[in-house]
Amino acid sequence: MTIQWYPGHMARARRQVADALRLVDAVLELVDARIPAASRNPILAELIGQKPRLIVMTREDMADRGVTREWIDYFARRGQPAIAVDARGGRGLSRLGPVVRELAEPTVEKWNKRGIRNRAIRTLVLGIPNVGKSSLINRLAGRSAARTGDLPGVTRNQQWIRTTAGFELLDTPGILWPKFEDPETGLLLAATGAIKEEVLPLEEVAVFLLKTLWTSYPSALVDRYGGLSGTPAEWLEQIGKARGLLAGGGRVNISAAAELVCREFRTGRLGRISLQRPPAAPNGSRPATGSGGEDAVRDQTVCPKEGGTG
Ligand SMILES: Nc1nc2c(ncn2[C@@H]2O[C@H](COP(=O)(O)OP(=O)(O)OP(=O)(O)O)[C@@H](O)[C@H]2O)c(=O)[nH]1
Ligand SMILES: [Mg+2]
Repeated sequence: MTIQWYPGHMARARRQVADALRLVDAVLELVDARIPAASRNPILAELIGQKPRLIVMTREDMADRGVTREWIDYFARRGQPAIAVDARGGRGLSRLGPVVRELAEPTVEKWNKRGIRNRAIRTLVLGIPNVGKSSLINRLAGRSAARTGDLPGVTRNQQWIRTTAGFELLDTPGILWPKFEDPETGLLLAATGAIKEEVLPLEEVAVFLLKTLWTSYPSALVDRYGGLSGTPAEWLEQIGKARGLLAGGGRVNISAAAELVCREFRTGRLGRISLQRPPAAPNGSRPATGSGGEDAVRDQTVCPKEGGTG
């Protein structure tokens, strides 16, 4: 199965990003801490090129802390600075300014030599839809300068926002890429709410989530939904029945059950869950386990310059 789609505004957003890159000194590449590989847009890697870049893992408040640390180490091994933040609540954001300043140091030195002082560091904020770009900007600006919302596609146009800390941030609409080669990428993006629900049936997404929970977080699954038997599709039925989600004739309303599972995951009711783990360090002892492990990373991380300075 290959999911292929390309809404018109995505093509436009891509063109706008290419233009905006010429105006900025640094890039914040936002990824979702729960799915850092699946939420990295391969097109962005190619567009960003050699610009100083910081990977910002958002929703750290919803991800498994240990796994997030593994991801930061993983990116570090590849020479890519990364931090984890709660873009809504603000946790972790105090580290962002100093790191970006350090990354932009060569540029600032050039300005100093030319006698340019106190110029704001222009920073482009990029990432897939709904990852927290506008929320992060609002946090850094200390005010609600950019519109946010719990749906992909809230930001429609680019917008510059100045912060008190000497940054000018450019908010952009989220962009996806035209084709998910790996069907799991589509499921991971749908599970976390990055792609609209029309793209993938919620039932499929819920079954995928239940399977992944069973593999990686069985106690979270059992704590929330009790003992389940049979196949994951049957689990959905059991969950629906237990929650009283019935359709006509006493049958379980499967789509309501699927919606419930997806919603509970997205709102953090299942606890801190990471759906992707990085591959183990070359000398590390931990095997790459869990959904979307090494293969997903191989498929998704396509930037040919990975391993360089980022
Ligand atoms: N828990 C949690 N929620 C977050 C975080 N970042 C963003 N959110 C929430 O996620 C939703 C989307 O946030 P936005 O900032 O609008 O996302 P965006 O990347 O600007 O989205 P588009 O403009 O649609 O591309 C909002 O409901 C935010 O409150 C985070 O780090 N943790
Ligand atoms: Mg936005």
